[in-house]
Amino acid sequence: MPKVWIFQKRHAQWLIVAAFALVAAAALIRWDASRTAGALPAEARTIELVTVEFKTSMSGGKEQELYRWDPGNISVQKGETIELCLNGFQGKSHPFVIEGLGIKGEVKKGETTVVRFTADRVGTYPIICLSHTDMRHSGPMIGYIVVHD
Ligand SMILES: [Cu+2]
Repeated sequence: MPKVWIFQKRHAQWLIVAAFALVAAAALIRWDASRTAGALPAEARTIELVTVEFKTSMSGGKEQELYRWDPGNISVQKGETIELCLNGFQGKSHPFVIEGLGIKGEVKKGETTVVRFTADRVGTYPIICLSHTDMRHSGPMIGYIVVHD
């Protein structure tokens, strides 16, 4: 009878060890799975922009044109990966920089320039056309990427 009791105690100890091992393995698998999911490239949200032109006759008959990014403001969540498609609709060429994100490029009429970025910091990042900088140069052609929490 005592022999059987000892056997059962041992058996119970092994059960406890096995249960611990099972919990540890499950935790490890869960941790590993979450790491794998986090390591995958984030899905990007696509945002479309177009270049537009406004024309008017000033007093005295002088034609004045003005270029803009449309939409002019983009709202982005911090940490979000964005695929920004800049579509050249009006205006022959718009060389641009996105200040603070280290992005530069050019948008040509009838073509789409795609830039991809992950906004890691809260702030406002201007998209500046280098050709249409102010009123004298048919601008200012500036859009804003606003990154919020
Ligand atoms: Cu421009």
